Formats: sequence, C-alpha cells, structure tokens
Amino acid sequence: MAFKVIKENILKDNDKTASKIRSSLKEKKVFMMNMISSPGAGKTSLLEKAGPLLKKEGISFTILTGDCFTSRDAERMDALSLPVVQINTGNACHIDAGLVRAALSNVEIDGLDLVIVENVGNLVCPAEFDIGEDEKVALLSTAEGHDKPEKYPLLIQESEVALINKTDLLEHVDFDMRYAEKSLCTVNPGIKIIRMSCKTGEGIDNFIEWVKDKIKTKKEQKV
Ligand SMILES: Nc1nc2c(ncn2[C@@H]2O[C@H](COP(=O)(O)OP(=O)(O)O)[C@@H](O)[C@H]2O)c(=O)[nH]1
Ligand SMILES: [Mg+2]
Repeated sequence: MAFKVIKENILKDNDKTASKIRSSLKEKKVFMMNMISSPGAGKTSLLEKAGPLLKKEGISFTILTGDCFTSRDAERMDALSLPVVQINTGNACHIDAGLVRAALSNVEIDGLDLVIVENVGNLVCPAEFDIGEDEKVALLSTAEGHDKPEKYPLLIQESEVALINKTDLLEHVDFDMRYAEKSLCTVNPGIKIIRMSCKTGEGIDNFIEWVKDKIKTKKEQKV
C-alpha cells in the first residue's frame, strides 16, 4: 500500500522555501548566518556584545531571534537599539524557512549587509532545517561539558565556525579545552574555532573579523 513519509515532505517544502530565500539574499548580496547552540550558551549575549561593534563598523544588519514563547531576547537587543524581529515558534524546537521568510517580510532588505538568525536553543533540530543561510555558526560553552561535538555531529559538520563561549569560567568547570577542540576537528576537520567570553570580551574581535570577511566575500560573489 502506498504511504506518505511526512518528514520528507516537510523537509522538501522547507528546502524549497530556503532555496528561494537563499536566491533572494544572493541577488541582494546579503550574508545570512544561523547561530545554533543549547539554551543558555550565550547567543543573545554574543549579539549584545557584537551588535554595537558591527554598528560601529558601519555594517547594516538585522537580527531574527527565535524563542518558543517569550520576546525576552528581542527586548534585550531592542534595549541596545539593535534592529530585531522576534520569532516565536510555539512548541517547535527550531526555526524553519517559512518563519524566516515571514520575519524577513518585516525587514527592508535593500542595503542590508547581514542577517543574523539566533535559532531556538537546541543542538539537534535547528541543524536539520535549512533556512537559506550562508553559514551555520555552532556556539558551545564551557558550562555544558567538552563532549558535545561528537554527541551532536550534524551541527558541527554543518558549521563553518565553532565558538567556545564562557572561557572566563574555565577555572570553575570541568571543561577540557584540548578535548573539545580535538573533538570538533575530528567531526569537522575544516572547522574554525574561536575561544570566546561574552563576559571578558575575549574572542569577540575574532568573531567580528570572521563576519566582516564573510560579508566581503558575499559582496564579491557574482549573482
Ligand atoms: N560567565 C559567563 N556567563 C555568560 C557568558 N555568556 C553568557 N553568559 C550568561 O549565560 C546566560 C545565558 O546567556 P544568553 O545569552 O541568554 O544565552 P542564549 O540562551 O544562548 O541566548 C546569561 O545569564 C548570561 O549572562 C560568558 O561568556 N561568561
Ligand atoms: Mg537567547
């Protein structure tokens, strides 16, 4: 008997929408990054630090921030006058391409350099859903243990850069940096690793340099 595989259909529909978003952002030369981490690893904190610096650099950007229910992250960014759209997913554990398309319909894309998506805190589902981004960014933190890269390989394989946040806590937590970095390279030998602390500011400049480089490459791409 014929039957339907619903997940495949959902992913196919999602991929179609993602592909439309990707073409439109390619045409407009806007770089989009999809930031993924477990809850509390420091995604919003990074944007609070990096947002004002990106503004100073003259980079025009918008943030799409995903959360199941509240607007707390958008409130934190709005308090710093950072342009933000809150996406509430209800009980869904990830942002999909349809939600990004809906959020972007509220944004003036012409003249933008960068769209930053803060995905819902989760190391599994967000990695499965293409949202039309150019790059995924995996954000880990020293507070969550050094064994995560091999436990959540899809995210690491899909990411061009891994940020290891909360280095200021290293002396207080059982986090083996060498183990974590080796695991990241085992799962994705080409991955760029940035050690970072949103508290002390360590590594934020490296992250900004990476973003600037990506924006430049996108601008130089032929449409
Ligand atoms: N000690 C320390 N705390 C941090 C750092 N980055 C974020 N936090 C804290 O971690 C908690 C969760 O951060 P948040 O940015 O909301 O995480 P998100 O859920 O990934 O967006 C907050 O209490 C932050 O103040 C860091 O580098 N060091
Ligand atoms: Mg957040």
